[in-house]
Amino acid sequence: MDLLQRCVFKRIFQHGQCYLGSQDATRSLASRFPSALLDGHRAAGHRSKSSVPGIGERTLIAVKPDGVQRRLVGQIIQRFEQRGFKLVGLKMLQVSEDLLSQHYCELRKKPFYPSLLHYMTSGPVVVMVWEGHNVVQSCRVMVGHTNPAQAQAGTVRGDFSVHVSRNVVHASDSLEGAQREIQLWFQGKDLLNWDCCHHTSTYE
Ligand code: DAT
Ligand code: MG
Repeated sequence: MDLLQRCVFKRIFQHGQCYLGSQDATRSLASRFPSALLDGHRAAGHRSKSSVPGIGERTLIAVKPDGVQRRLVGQIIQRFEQRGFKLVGLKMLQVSEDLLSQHYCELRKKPFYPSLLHYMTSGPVVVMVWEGHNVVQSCRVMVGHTNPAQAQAGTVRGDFSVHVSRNVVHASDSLEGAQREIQLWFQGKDLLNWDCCHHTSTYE
């Protein structure tokens, strides 16, 4: 039983809302708890309902090894947070060539592909899933042109990079691409559905 489960049980018993008397019954509740928690992967937080369509759209953003080495992770996360998108998944990892070859499957025949693989496996990356209305397209605009030389100032690549071989960040380029990439990098249980208390300041 992990800390979260312990806290929840403590609260249940403290508030007298659990009338299970026997140890067996308690054990039975404990054994069912993880799957209950996994249903919908809902985390604690404010609950809010909205009729705005498409606010559950998700995209994959990654800070590439150059961004991590240059300690840009915080600034990059801040941009998406302050825009109003919701972080629903986050992890740091050293990527395997196998995962990268799936991620960049469309680029396998490109001349720069071997150096891209080498660069992307040269150090840790920070991978995130962000959620919100039109998040895929909005994040592409925020990230900027693939080639930093053509990226506008104010975009991540336009502000933090100069060459296409070190362009700091990845962003999914379409809804279908985002779905494929999120499934590749994250397990469903690692993505949290949580309600942000600022929801009504972002959406109607
Ligand atoms: P994006 O990352 O903007 O979606 P992409 O999918 O075409 O761009 O390419 C993936 C990455 O490959 C890109 O972020 C950097 C690298 N790359 C693309 N074109 C390149 C080139 N001509 N030379 C070196 N690296 C390149
Ligand atoms: Mg791409």
